[in-house]
Amino acid sequence: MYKDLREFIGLVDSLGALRRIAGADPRFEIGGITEVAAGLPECPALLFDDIEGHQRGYRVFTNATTNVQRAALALGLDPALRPLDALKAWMEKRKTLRPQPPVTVDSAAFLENSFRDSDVNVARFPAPIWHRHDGGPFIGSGSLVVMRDPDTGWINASIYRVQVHGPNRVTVQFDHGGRHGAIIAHKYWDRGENCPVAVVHGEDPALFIAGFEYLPDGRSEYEFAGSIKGAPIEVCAGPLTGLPIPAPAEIVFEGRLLPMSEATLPEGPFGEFTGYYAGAARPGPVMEVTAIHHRNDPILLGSPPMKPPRFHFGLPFRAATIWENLEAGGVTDIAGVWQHVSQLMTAVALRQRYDGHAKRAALVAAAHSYMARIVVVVDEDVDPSNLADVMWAVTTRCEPAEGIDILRNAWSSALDPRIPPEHKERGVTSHSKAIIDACRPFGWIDKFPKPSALSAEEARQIEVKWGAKLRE
Ligand SMILES: Cc1cc2nc3c(=O)[nH]c(=O)nc-3n(C[C@H](O)[C@H](O)[C@H](O)COP(=O)(O)O)c2cc1C
Ligand SMILES: [Mn+2]
Repeated sequence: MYKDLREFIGLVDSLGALRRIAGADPRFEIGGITEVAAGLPECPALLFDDIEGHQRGYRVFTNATTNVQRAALALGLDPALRPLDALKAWMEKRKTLRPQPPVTVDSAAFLENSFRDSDVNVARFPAPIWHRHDGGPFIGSGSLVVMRDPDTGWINASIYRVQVHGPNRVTVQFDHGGRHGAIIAHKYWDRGENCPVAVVHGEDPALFIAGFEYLPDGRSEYEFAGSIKGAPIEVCAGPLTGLPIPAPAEIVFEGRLLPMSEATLPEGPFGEFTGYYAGAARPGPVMEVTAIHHRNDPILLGSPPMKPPRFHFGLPFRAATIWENLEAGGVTDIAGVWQHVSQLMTAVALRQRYDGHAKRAALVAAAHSYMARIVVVVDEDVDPSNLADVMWAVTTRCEPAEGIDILRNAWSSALDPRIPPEHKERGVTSHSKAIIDACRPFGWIDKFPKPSALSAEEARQIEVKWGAKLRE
């Protein structure tokens, strides 16, 4: 397993999936190239160097885990696995993960260069303006924000975007008050104190994944990342805050998050994963950066939100959680769960055992589908990771007048572009979800026309015997 981001980039290179780009402009061009590359069939990872206006060696790495192959690689799984098999392998691995608490070390690569107080200048690093109408450069698009709960000492380390406002001023964005970072910050602020914080850029990809995971409060993202890797994450105390910081991190900001009653700065807008700008700039909490540390020739891990289907992760991690919830709730015979359109649509495949089985699965999946307006259930012969296959089932097995239900006031978000502004102003951020039952009707399943195409297994056998001939 890779040791840090640099070793991961080396592995990506050895798979032939890395492109090196020199001379790009951090204003719109790095973001633009990243978006175009993410739309290519092989979706290469990109390492930008010789960035316009910046010293050689100050690099940006993007599209780290945007396809199945590299998402599997980051999880320590076989990168050759096919999409649904890779997600199944992750499901299996999740079941056997053993907690790996972080270990503290005395020295850290990120301490190779340090700056304090008036020497702090965030502009030393090439923070891109990712999309045309962004409110400014975002240095944190895939960076970890680390805080300590003042009551319990629990360390939270998850991904929140970080916008640059000045040499020692950045903002951190919490989507809603339930984010662990927001809960912890408010504990300090309610006591009239600043909240010590560290922002970790260029972290290990396992930490990038852990920072996206919905872990219960009190659970450590460091511990989860360690269990993915099968070895503890090494952390070193930040000289200023004492916060534990992953030792091989590329760039580290230390400082304090000021109470919002004292200071705010206009945060955003920022292109979102829906493919839209959710709204105008809003007041965001300010981090005063009082120390910067970085490795020699540092690498910023950049992960801008992009128009679907491009997404930070080539494997739908939230689908794995939905799958777990289905199984935990006793819904048997799940053949697969996937998400399309960057989480905005959920597909569940199952082998129907009884009437109502498919709808039961759909309701559980819908309950856990953040922002997804469409939840589809298909039979086990349909690959839920294949959108064309799913739509084939929808158009041939679902009678709309019978098979579509609408759920109202369900879980969405203020980022949802289709919720009217006047509703959002009233705090309404829910939407309706369509449940599409695209399974063969259980009552006459035996009479349903037989599919004419090869089964997956028959196709595989043809591939083994004749595939090379077809590719000559
Ligand atoms: C690339 C990326 C960017 C994200 N940006 C934000 C963000 O700006 N604000 C936010 O609240 N959540 C953001 N998220 C989602 C959170 O990281 C995610 O929901 C996580 O589980 C929150 O952790 P927490 O439970 O410790 O608060 C982002 C996720 C990714 C992968
Ligand atoms: Mn957390």
